[in-house]
Amino acid sequence: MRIDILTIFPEFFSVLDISLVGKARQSGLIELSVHDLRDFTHDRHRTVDDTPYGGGAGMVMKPEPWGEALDAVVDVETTVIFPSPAGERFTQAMARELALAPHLVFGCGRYEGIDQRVIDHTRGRVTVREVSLGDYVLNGGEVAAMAMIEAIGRLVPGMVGNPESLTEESHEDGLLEYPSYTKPSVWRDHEVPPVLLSGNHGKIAAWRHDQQVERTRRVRPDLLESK
Ligand code: 6GU
Repeated sequence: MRIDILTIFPEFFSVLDISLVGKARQSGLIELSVHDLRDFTHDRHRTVDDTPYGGGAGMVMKPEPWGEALDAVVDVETTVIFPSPAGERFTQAMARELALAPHLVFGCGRYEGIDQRVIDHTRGRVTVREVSLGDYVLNGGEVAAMAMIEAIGRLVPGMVGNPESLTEESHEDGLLEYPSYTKPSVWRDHEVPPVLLSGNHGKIAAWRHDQQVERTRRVRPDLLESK
C-alpha cells in the first residue's frame, strides 16, 4: 500500500518511523511519504490560508496549494481522505475496507477547514471520503490521520504476526473485548477468575463471550442496538 500525507506540519509524522507502521515501512509493505503543503505555494510567505468569504472566525485553507499538491500525488486508483470533524464516523469496518486500497492520500486541514471546492473538485476525479474520529474537535487533521493510519496499517494483509489477535479484539465482532489476565494467579489479593485456570476451553469461550456482552451493555449499549 502507498500512503501520501499532505500537511503543513510534516514533522508531526516522524512518530510513524517507530511503532508497527514503522516496521511495515521497513519491510516495504507500506510505502509512506509526507509532503509539506507550503512547498506548493509560490509567494514569499508561503501562504496557505485566508479569511472566510461571508465572514466569521478563523481562517480557511486556500484552494490553490491544495490543488497543486493533490495534482502531484493523486492518480486514478487513489482514495483521498480528508480528516474532518464534519465527516462520516471512522470505524473498524472502514479501516478494514481502506486496508485493501492500493493508494491512500490524507489531506490534513488546519484552522477552520479547507475551501470546500478542493473537496468537491477532487470528488469529481477520484474516491473522496471526509472522515471524523468522533464527536470532539481537534486543531487539525494530523492527529486524526495518524490514528487512522495506525488502525488501517495494522490490517494491511501481511502485517500482524498472529492474525487471530486481529479477529478476537474489540469491535471486530461488534462487541468490546473480554478482560485479559496473566501470571501471577493472585496479585495484591486479586484473583484471576477461576474459570480461566480450569482448562475447560468450552467454558472459557462461553465466559469470555458473556464478559464481552456484559461489558458492551454496561459501557457501549449503542453497539448492541445496531446488531
Ligand atoms: Cl478527523 N479532525 C478534526 N479536526 N477534529 C476531529 C476529527 C478530525 N475527528 C474528531 N475530531
